[in-house]
Amino acid sequence: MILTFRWYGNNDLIKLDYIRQIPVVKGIVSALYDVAVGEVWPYEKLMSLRNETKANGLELSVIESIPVHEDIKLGKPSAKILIENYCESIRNMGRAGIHTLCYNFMPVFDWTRSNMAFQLEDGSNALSYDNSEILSADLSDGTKGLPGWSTSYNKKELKFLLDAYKELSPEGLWENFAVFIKKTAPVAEEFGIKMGIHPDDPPWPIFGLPRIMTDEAALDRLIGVYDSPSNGLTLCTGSLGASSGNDMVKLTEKYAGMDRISFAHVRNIRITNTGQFNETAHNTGSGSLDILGIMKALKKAGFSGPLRPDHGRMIWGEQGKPGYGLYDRALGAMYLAGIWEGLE
Ligand SMILES: [Mn+2]
Repeated sequence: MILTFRWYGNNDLIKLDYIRQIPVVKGIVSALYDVAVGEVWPYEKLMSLRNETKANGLELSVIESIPVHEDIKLGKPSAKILIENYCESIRNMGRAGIHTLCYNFMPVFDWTRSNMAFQLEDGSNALSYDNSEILSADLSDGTKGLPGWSTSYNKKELKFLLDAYKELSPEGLWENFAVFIKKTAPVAEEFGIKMGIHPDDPPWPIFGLPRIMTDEAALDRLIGVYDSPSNGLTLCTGSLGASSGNDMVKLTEKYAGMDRISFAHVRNIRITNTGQFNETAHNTGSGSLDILGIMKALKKAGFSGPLRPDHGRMIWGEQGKPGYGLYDRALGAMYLAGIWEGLE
């Protein structure tokens, strides 16, 4: 296992020289933030990103994420050229010596939360989700009414997308996913890259949009579409784990045992009700997930890929990007590395 840390590039408040001071972290998870969705990611830019992390003693382990254009998910005629561009970005990753790619296939919204600063009992803050609040969110002015959502759509654009996906249905989304992965995964294979799809977060439909990467049946189907270690999963414990029907230790055992976990996001959450949860500190005792059991399952399967502490709380007065402060993620990194060392 390679312990990694997400870094949002030079605009990130958390600098690489701080990350390198977390003694267990060896790799960086990052992306290019100045390439328009759908365009090819240039080799030179990937290489200079890698050189920058290396100059700070850290390997660029994972690209998270190359966004998948909505036209690919919707199966529009332009999908053909957009998928070819995606393949070329994968080739450029390989040429630049980067071997893991995290991506997702969630329509329109990516991850969603209702509160970006939910207060925990100890006074720290974390992200939380309440289905009833999300369902009553005001979308009359596009995505403005949603907390923390960075891609903005105005009223007209959002309505167009919501209608298009309604027509598409989950089966249609699966079909478009199959077209995408059957083209991209062979290229990833050729260039020594493992793709790992991020499960839907939360793992159920929102705003009437289809969501397909939600449970064991879906993961089996994912693997069945194109069977290769290059077509794997980003095991995000807090995403899949938000549904109490997903037994995270069992799923980890199963897919790590099949060599289908390309990358792991490890975090804990507390499920407070159906469709309701908040994020917590990483340790098992703080939330609903058996983080120790999950790490044991990865260890037992001989998992050797990148793993990062996922979202952290805001503690000790830190201000910054919700979920992506330094202190609590660093605590999480030490905790996860400590478990791993104990299992050696
Ligand atoms: Mn995640």
